Amino acid sequence: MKFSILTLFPEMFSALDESIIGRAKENKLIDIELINIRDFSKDKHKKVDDTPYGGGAGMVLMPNVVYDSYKSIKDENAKVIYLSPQGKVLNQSKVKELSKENHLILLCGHYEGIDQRVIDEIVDEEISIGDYVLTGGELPAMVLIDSISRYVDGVLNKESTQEESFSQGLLEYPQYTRPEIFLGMEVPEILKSGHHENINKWRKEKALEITKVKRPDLIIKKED
Ligand code: 4GM
Repeated sequence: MKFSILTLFPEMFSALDESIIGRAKENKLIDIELINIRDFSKDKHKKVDDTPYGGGAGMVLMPNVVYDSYKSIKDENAKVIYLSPQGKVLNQSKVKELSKENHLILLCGHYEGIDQRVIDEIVDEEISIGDYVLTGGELPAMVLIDSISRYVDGVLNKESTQEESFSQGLLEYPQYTRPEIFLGMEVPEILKSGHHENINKWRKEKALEITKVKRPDLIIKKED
């Protein structure tokens, strides 16, 4: 899976050098290409924005620099995603669907906004990571990369992938590790029994119970 990021702040994406995504990059399971929109400014001062037509506060990213940064990517088949609060709200089934693509181009806008004409010209899909406003599209782009990369073969270990299908659509069952007693609270007896069938049954019941209490909206009908 390849991700090409169009951004004014490529340094922010160093967060993806850590942990599981960092290892996926090292192992060439995913490729993250950072393209600095500012490099496509024709201006000697590297200017990328200008005042809005019609007046108002703030600045607007100029269409030509965004377009030229997009045109530097030579792949007709890549899907272009614009991260914005106006997009369709991301969920796990959308993440799964996007993980089937070969190449995604992620356009990161700013509080100032991007000239609508270049959005209309290049964007295939507008996605929001939730109903709140951020200062830029960079964090949403990283959320997309992280959630999608988990579905790329080899990124997670086999056990984690199996665990996920075990409790699909439900919240996680509770986990415990040593010590056996912490602040007077004991580890549930069944988890120490070594009886894997009973442990699985208990975990499924707990996952269902927790989902019913915390996120009843996630339950369509899953009693079995
Ligand atoms: C307005 C238009 C995405 C603001 C485009 C981006 C929240 C989300 C921005 C933009 C953002 C979100 C930047 N804030 N909920 N701010 O996914 O890129």
